[in-house]
Amino acid sequence: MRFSRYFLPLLRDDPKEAEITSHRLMLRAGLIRQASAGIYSWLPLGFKVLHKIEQIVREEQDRAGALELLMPTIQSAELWKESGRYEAYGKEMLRISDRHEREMLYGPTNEELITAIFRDAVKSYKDLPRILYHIQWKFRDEIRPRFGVMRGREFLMKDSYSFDLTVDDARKSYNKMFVSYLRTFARMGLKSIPMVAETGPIGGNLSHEFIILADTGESEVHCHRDLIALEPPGADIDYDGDLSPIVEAFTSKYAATEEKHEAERFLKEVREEDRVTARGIEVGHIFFFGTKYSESMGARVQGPDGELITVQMGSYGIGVSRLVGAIIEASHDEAGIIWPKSVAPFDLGLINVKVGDPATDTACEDLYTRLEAAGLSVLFDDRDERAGAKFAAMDLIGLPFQLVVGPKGLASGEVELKERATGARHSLTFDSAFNRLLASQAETKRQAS
Ligand code: 5CA
Repeated sequence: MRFSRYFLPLLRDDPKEAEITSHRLMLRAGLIRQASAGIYSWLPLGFKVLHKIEQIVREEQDRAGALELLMPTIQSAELWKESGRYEAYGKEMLRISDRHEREMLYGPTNEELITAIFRDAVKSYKDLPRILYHIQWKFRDEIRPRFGVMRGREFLMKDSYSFDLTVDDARKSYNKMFVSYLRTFARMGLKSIPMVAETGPIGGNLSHEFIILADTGESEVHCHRDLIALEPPGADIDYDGDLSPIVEAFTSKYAATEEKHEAERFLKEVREEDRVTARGIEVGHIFFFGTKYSESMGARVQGPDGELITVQMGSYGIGVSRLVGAIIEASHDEAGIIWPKSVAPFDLGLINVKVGDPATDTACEDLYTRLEAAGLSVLFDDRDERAGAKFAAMDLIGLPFQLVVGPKGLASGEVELKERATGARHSLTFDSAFNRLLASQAETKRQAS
C-alpha cells in the first residue's frame, strides 16, 4: 500500500478526550474515530488489526473443535422473556420496537438465541457435545463508556456456547475453552492470567476471567507470582485428551479479581514475596452455568435410555475489539504503538527519505515490488514529506520493521532496517535486508501453527 493513496489520518497532538494511552494512540495513529459515545468507526489501519485479532481467535476456536456460525445483532424480546432475563437485564439493554410495535433488542450477548437454535435442532444425546461460536457486534448501554474501545457501548465479541449431556462433560468443554484462551492471547503477544471471577448477569457458579496485567486496567487483581511465568501449551495440544492437568496448573495457585478477592486467604496462602496486586484488563470471560437457560427454555435431548435430559451449558466470551486497546496498553513506548508481529496491520514500512531523487525512487519502487511479491505486506511511505515526519509517523503506527532508503546508503549499496520494538538499526545490502524480513515472517507463521 502506498501511503500517498491510503486513508490514514494521523493526529499530531494528543486528543483531549483520551484518558489512557491506548485510546490516545488509537486516535492519533488513525485506527478509529468516535461516532458517538462508546461507538466507534474503524478506519482502514484499525480495521486491519481488528481482522487479524479476529482471525487468531477464530483459528484457536476451530483448533479446539468449536464451530463457527453467525447470529444476528437484533433479537426478538420473546426469547429473553422465556429465560426471564428481559426484565432482569435492565437499562444496559438497548430496546427497540419495529414498525409493528414488536419488541426487539440489540443483543448484549446470545445465550437465549443459541439455546433456541440448539433446542429446535438437536434431539438426541448422540449429537452432543457441541461448541458453537460467532464473532458479532454487541451493544451494552454502559453507564460510563470510557477508555475508547476498552469499554465501548458497541463492541465486537467472540462468544461460544457449549452443550453437554453431563456436568462432567460440560467441565471438559469448559477446559477446552480455558486452554484455547491461553493460546489465543499468547499468540497476540499477551500474557493472560485466568482468575476466579464473579458471574454477574450471565449466571452460574464456575467462572474465570482472563486478565492482562496493565497499569490502566479497570480493576484490581491479586495473584501468585508463579502464574505469570507459566507458559501456555503448544499448537500440538490434543483437545480430545485430558486437559485437566493444564487447567490445574493455571488454577491451583491464588488468582482472583476484585469481586472475588479474599484478603485473608491471599495472605495465608501466598508468601509475601510471591504476592502480586496489580491492575488488570479483562480480555476474556468463561462461564459454566449448567441448566440456567436450557431449563427455562426447554433445551432437552433424549438420553441413551430414552429419558429426556436437560443439557448442561457454558458460555465463553472474548472482547475482540477491546483486545486492540489491550495489546496497545501492553506494547507501546513514548513514540507510539509497537505491534506484535502477529497482529500488525502491515509487516513493514518502507520509507523513501528523498522523494524525487531518481536513484532512491527507483530503489524504493524495486524493493516495494519485490517485498510484496514475496508475500510481505508493506506500507510504502512515498509521500514528499520531511524524513523526520516520516520516521515519526512510522514510529507512531508501530509496524514491526522500517526499511529506510536514502541516497547516502544507496551509494554503498545499502539500506537501513530498523526494528520497531528494540530500536535496533542495521545497515544491510538489499538482499540481506530482504532475507531478514522473510525469516521474520517465516518465524511468525511458525508460531501460529
Ligand atoms: N455471554 C458471556 C460469555 S460469551 C458474556 O457476555 N461475557 S462477558 O460479559 O464477560 O463479555 C465477554 C467479554 O467481552 C469480556 O471479557 C470483555 O473482554 C468484553 N466486553 C464486555 N463488555 C465490554 C465493553 N463494554 N466494551 C468492550 N468489550 C467488552
